[in-house]
Amino acid sequence: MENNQDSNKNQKIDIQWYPGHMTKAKRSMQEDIKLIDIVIELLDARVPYSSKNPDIDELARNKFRLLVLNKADLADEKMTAEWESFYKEKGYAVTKMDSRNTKALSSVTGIVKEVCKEKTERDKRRGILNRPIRAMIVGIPNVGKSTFINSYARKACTRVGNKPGVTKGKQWIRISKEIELLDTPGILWPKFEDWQVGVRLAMIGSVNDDILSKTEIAFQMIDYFQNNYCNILTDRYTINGYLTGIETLTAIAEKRQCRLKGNEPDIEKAASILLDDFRAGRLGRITLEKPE
Ligand SMILES: Nc1nc2c(ncn2[C@@H]2O[C@H](COP(=O)(O)OP(=O)(O)O)[C@@H](O)[C@H]2O)c(=O)[nH]1
Ligand SMILES: [Mg+2]
Repeated sequence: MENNQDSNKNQKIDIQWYPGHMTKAKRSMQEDIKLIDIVIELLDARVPYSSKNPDIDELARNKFRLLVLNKADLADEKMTAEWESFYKEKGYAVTKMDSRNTKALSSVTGIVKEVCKEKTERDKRRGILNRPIRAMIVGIPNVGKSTFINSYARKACTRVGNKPGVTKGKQWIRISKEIELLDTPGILWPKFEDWQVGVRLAMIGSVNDDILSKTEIAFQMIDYFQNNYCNILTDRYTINGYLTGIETLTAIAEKRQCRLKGNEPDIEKAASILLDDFRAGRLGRITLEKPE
């Protein structure tokens, strides 16, 4: 990739993350974080590096932390295990999750209580009994925050109104006697200044497709598959051997009979098919980045 091309792409990706927007999100997060004991950060298990917010360590310092590798049902299980160890070695509590699975969410309470054990013990020493652990969900757009909150709250679902004086205007969900969840998740922004991160987020559909062309995203994806999941394209589209990006898209267009006027293969349509298949999990369980 040429340098000037890279810087062009950088600018394109920056467009959707207005600094004003970010500043506002950061400020409201700073306020909300004061109210809570534990920050539960959702990452996309297919891109556990690119979906992690770079500023949250600073914003959430002095808070208990839990990383959730969400959408683990779409990610490569072996890679998810590697990412779990990677983040555990860095000192985080980590769990993987399919947030659409309400049952799976029942493990969260136990994990949160374990992570916050120190707080409960400290409270006890000070004679404070039954003060619930307060949790907040944070993560980049589309990572599954609302789904997580809905699944987690479904069982308990006592929505606690405003608490006068302390948490004016905030809605809390009482999960149990021991845990309350802030009803509004914190929206974080990704490491948008890194072109590679932008590409990976585009692959999972987190960055608007208008920002990068589908064909460009598809080329990057094909390149990654050929080096890391060499059977995927063969299995899905019966493409054999090592083809370049354009050759692969041409082959997909031909197999799926996507043609433009004049019988030319419709490359953009082929790119769309590939991206849609990946995002829907039809290519199998795939992780797009490795630890380090
Ligand atoms: N396969 C899968 N899809 C999920 C999971 N969690 C959320 N989703 C889907 O991801 C999309 C975005 O979820 P949403 O909760 O709106 O994300 P938010 O923007 O972070 O609130 C929705 O289509 C969800 O159904 C998960 O664990 N696995
Ligand atoms: Mg949401």
